[in-house]
Amino acid sequence: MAVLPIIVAPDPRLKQVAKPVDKVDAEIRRLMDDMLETMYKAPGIGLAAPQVGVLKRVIVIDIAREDEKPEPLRMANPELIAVSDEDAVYNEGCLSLPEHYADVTRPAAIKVRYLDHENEIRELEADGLLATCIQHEMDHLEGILFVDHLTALKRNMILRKLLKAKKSQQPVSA
Ligand code: K1U
Ligand code: ZN
Repeated sequence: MAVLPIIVAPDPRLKQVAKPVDKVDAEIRRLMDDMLETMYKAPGIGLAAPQVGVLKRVIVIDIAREDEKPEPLRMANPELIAVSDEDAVYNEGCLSLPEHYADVTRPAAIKVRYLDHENEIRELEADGLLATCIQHEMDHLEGILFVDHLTALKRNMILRKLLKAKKSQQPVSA
């Protein structure tokens, strides 16, 4: 398994729509395992393939706390098949928007259909943090970041700060 570099915004690769996976084969399983290792190392509770520069509809999630048994979820081609009328607000973070957090409103409960790591079709009902995290990762597959749910003023403030940080990290050319 390998730890992959995570793309930080602003970056055009985070704004693209990811392509469906034909089949969960050994290559996709390897990608899922590399993504889990990358997510645990960060640390984070979710990761989408576009965040590591792979434009495929693959996400991984584990919301178990450090003192709990790991419960990794590997999903390809996830689709929402039901969402609640009730909404929930969560103060979200993102490994591609480091050190920035904001309240995002999403459906409180969902039902998702996906292909698991053995290419089996599965359905999962989720609420609470798991529902939030699945929706956040599925947004990445559409090129949507949590800042896209905020006002333009808040979004641009965060993106400008990240751009400034990126520029200050770049070596000055001779
Ligand atoms: O970048 C990502 O997509 C991962 C992101 C997932 C997420 C967090 C919060 C709400 C929705 C989706 C993160 O994991 S940010 C880091 C984080 O939340 C965390 C890190 C360590 C322990 C617990 C949480
Ligand atoms: Zn994210």
